[in-house]
Amino acid sequence: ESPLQRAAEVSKEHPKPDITFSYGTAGFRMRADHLDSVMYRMGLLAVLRSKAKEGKVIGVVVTASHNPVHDNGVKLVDPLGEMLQPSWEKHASELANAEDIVEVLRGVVEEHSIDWNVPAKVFIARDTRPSGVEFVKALLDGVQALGGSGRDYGVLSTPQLHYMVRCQNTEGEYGEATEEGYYNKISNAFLDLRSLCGNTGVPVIKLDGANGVGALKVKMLAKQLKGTLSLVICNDGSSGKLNEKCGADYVKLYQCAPDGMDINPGDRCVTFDGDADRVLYFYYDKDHKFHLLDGDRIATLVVGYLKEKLDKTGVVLDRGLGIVQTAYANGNSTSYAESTLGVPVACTKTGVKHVHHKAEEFDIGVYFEANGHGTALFTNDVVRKMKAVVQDTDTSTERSKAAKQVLSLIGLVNQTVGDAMSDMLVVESILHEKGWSLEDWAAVYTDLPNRQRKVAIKNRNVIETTDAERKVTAPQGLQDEIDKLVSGYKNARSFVRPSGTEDIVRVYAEADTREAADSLALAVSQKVY
Ligand code: NG1
Ligand code: ZN
Repeated sequence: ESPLQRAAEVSKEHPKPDITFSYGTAGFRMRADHLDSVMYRMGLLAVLRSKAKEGKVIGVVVTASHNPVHDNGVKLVDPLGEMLQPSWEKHASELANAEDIVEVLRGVVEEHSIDWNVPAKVFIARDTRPSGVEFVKALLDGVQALGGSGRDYGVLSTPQLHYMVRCQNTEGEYGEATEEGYYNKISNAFLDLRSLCGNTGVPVIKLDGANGVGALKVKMLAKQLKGTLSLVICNDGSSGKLNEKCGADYVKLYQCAPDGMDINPGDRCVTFDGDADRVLYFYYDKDHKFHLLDGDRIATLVVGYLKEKLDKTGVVLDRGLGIVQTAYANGNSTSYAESTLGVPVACTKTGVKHVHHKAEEFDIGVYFEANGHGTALFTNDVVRKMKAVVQDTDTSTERSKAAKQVLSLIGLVNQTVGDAMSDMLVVESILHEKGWSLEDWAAVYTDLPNRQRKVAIKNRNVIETTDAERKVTAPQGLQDEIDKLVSGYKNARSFVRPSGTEDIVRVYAEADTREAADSLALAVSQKVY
């Protein structure tokens, strides 16, 4: 029996429902009830991908991130911990929809000249959704059917699994491919930054864990922080439902605090999303007004810090330091980065694969989506130059210290993908060194009031966009209508685009006042149908 025949045989245990699947911005994502066959088939595809990559480990994450608990999803992770290469997304969709999987599998094998003798390895993890348990079994069925070997990590945050894949494929250079290795790596880097900084004080953080995996994992991380941070973990899954009225997506969308937290004015609050790859900060001021410190603000904080340190080291980088944003970035964050920090800002389509790719063009590329998903990428050149400074400079100098701080920060960052736990520690390191409260941080620039709306229409894909999704090209006339509406407001901007993860169209508007942003978003929504 050939591997392909065996795959077809086992496939009968994972019948495909009468649904059209599509590998979107973050893999397949929908109601969990429909996903069993997709899981099995992604197990198969992961094996082929691993073989096509000379036996490198491929990752599979079972998660629907910030979506409700009855949803689930699956995405593949490429060898360096990055998102699956777009040309393989097509294979994923074809395989998920195939009536005859042998034909599609054979096509992939031929197209990539896959050698059956190359051993395949697949790392699998899931979030806390109950449906994930069976899905991991279906995935392993797929992996085994094609003769691959699967390693089940159980419950992990999405960025933890990305980290495992990278560690394994770089032979430990990036860290150890275990959960303990992950906590060791980032807690050691954080403690190094704490000792280099020398400031005292133990900030108290109130953390919204979205009733998800982040709450569980951050408790394990906290044990290794040696009392440098005090974490009060709310929405830890012990009573509330995953992502229900909590989590980073909820906080960003509704611009309010989550349920399940007891917050006093001035408290330093943090929220993760359901699979802990997004993080946001927020607080109430003394008038009980809610303030959100979003991904754009985290990006500017990180870039401002790195620029200051780079200047101190005197290191010059050929491809420099830059920020990558999407259309959802607040207009004032863009002008702050460009005008005040003097750092170039690039804009790409929504979705990590786009921003991540663009960030790789810089020596230090910091990307954050406004929703709190982001990280910083560093070339080997940066590491090399910083190490040289440390080696050639008197340890007691500011120059040496700055280089060590950059190196520790690089160790703290999860360069594979946005990581709520690691990003939170990055923010905490910078705030601690600056001696800033959240109010101080919020005072750096003022966000333009903005509003996002979701509009459900029959077929969201009739909307086509260009210019990093900031302009509509179809249906005809829609862009003119948006322009006309926008011209009636001050400092205003608005755009619409079909979501890549939900069956809706997203409308975004910003303007000089809260009322104006709300009314513009509503008016534009009414033009979408
Ligand atoms: P879609 O549904 O395509 O807008 C959302 C987020 C993205 C990204 C993906 C993946 C917004 C507006 N969009 O994509 O930034 O995080 O989910 O999770 O927040
Ligand atoms: Zn997420």
